[in-house]
Amino acid sequence: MAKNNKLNELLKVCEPKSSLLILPHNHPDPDSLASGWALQYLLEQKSGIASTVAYGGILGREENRTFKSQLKIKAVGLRSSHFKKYSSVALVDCQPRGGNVSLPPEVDPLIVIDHHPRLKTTKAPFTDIQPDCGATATILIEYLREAGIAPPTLLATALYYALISETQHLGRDVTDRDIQASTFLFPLARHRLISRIEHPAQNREYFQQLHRALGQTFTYKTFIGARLDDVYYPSFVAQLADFLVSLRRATWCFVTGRYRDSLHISLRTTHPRARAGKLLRKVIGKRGNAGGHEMIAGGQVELAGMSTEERNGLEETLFKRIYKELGLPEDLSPTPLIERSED
Ligand SMILES: [Mn+2]
Repeated sequence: MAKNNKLNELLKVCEPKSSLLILPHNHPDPDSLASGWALQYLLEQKSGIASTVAYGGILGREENRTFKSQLKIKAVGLRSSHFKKYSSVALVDCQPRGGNVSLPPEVDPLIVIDHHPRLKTTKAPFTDIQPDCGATATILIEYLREAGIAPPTLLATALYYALISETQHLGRDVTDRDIQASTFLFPLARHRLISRIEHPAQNREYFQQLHRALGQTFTYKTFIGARLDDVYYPSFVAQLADFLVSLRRATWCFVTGRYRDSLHISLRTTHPRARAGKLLRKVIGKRGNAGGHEMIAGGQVELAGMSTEERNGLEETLFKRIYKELGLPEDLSPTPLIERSED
């Protein structure tokens, strides 16, 4: 475990504070929820600080909903009144102005803990940004260990699930620190609950959406992509990208989908050192926000105020730009993944 004098710095910066609002990113995934809970637990144990974990957006995929209910995670939906009620704000698994967190522009966070590459604009009294960690949970697990705190069973299970879901069971964008963190948690976590979270009961809409999405999927050589229209929860875009890149011989996957007034974008690759995050930032440019790691990246573009033609044009541009970056012809003719039957 890396020697961590960041812990003292964190506790010091919190010392005079009485209450804290902890924000995971919008439409939170297990890594951001577990990290928020771990920070809450750490500060409560070490400094007696009361905090609330609150998220913008929705918990979409069934795994994440089951994760929250089975592990009794107390995170609540974010309201603007939260910012009046709490004296300071902490961001986990995201950064201010990253485009994926509902932080009002006039609020400066006290704490930022993240494993995405540092944004130039990220400033706070305490920051711990470690892009070499496969999950933000790893950073929090190291704090807990450093503080001599054994996480209670459900928190340990949440952190363990965060690690394995974020890294596809320690196979993607993972380092020794993530493996050490998971080894520490393994005997503390309840694996029966993990299995239940990984295999939740899916509702009918999920299968209908999957069916529609596969009909919108196409391939060109080792590229696989999908241009979805409206998705019924935004993290479906990332979920589908993970699924599609498993096509035999596929090396790159790019998926776009709309939720309310945002376009959600996911990029996946099978190359372990491909810098997907950097690539996606280049593709999206100033149109929106993106972040990621070597093999996975995600981004959003705001669509509010754009006409249907402009929205379509934007998506076409993004696909052309990714083709160009990958050395593919911009006007390639793709093959549908699934041939449509006559009926
Ligand atoms: Mn994360």
